[in-house]
Amino acid sequence: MKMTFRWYGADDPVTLEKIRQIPTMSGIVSAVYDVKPGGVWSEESILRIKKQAEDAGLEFEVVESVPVPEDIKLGNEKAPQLIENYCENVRRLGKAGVKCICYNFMPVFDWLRSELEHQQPDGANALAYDEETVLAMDPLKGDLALPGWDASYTKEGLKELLNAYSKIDEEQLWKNLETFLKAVIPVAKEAGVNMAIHPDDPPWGMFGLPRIITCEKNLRRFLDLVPEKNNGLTFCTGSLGASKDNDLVKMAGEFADRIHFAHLRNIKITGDRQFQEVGHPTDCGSLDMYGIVKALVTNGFEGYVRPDHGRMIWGEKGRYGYGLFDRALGATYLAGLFEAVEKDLAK
Ligand code: DNO
Repeated sequence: MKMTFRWYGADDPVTLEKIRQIPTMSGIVSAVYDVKPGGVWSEESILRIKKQAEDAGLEFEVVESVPVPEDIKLGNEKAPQLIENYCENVRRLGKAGVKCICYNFMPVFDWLRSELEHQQPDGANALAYDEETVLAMDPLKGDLALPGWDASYTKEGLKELLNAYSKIDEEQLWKNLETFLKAVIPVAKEAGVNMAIHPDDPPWGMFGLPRIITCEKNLRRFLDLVPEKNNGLTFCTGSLGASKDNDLVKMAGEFADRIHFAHLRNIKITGDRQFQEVGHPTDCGSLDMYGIVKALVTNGFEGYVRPDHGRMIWGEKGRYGYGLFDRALGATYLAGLFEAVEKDLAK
């Protein structure tokens, strides 16, 4: 296991120097942020991140994300060229020493929340999700101003996009994903890169858009589409764990050898399709973090780990979910779990 931390580049208030001081930290998770989805990243930009990281004593082996453009998910006439561009990014990243690429296949919206500063009893605040509130928002009216939301869509552009998706049901989305994987996975294998799809967050469809990377059965189907080890998963416990039907300990055990990247955070389920983000430890929320780590380690997990969304604590202001303090606490907690489980196992 290698402990990593997400870094949003030179503008990130959480500097590399701070990340370096978190015990157990081996490297950063980052991306080229100034190229639109579908574009090819320059080797210069990739190597700049690597150099910045290495100058700070950190590795750069994980990219999150190389975004998949909507045209690929829609499988339209622009898809073949965009898939070729995607493959080129994978080659370039592999050449620069990147070992793992995280991406997702969620139509239009990335992660969604209804509240960015939900107050918690201890004075912290964190992100929260309430389905009723989300569904009462109209994306076309610009109601959504959420963390994963790409604010660059024009109203017209968004309308067209939602319209294009009205013809895409889950089965069609699966087919488009398969086309993408069949092209990208062999290239990634050649480049020494593990591809790690991120589950849909939250793991159910909304606004009439299909979501398929959601549950045990679908993860199995995904892995079987291209049964190569480098066609793998980002095991995001906060995403999958939002559905009570997902047994994360069981899933972590079953998929451990195809999990290349683990986002290990806890959430508290507060109702039907309603949850809050909480501190990482088991007793803060609904997920058995110890059980998940134990299942991963026992079943041969060898990937990268990162703490995920943190709460805002100690007066910190910053990028929602991505402040320094609570994620640093999360990292050391997780490292403690891994140490204990690994040592137990070695006895
Ligand atoms: C949110 C993240 C996601 C994730 C992408 C991966 O905090 O986990 O935005 O990076 O879905 O492509």
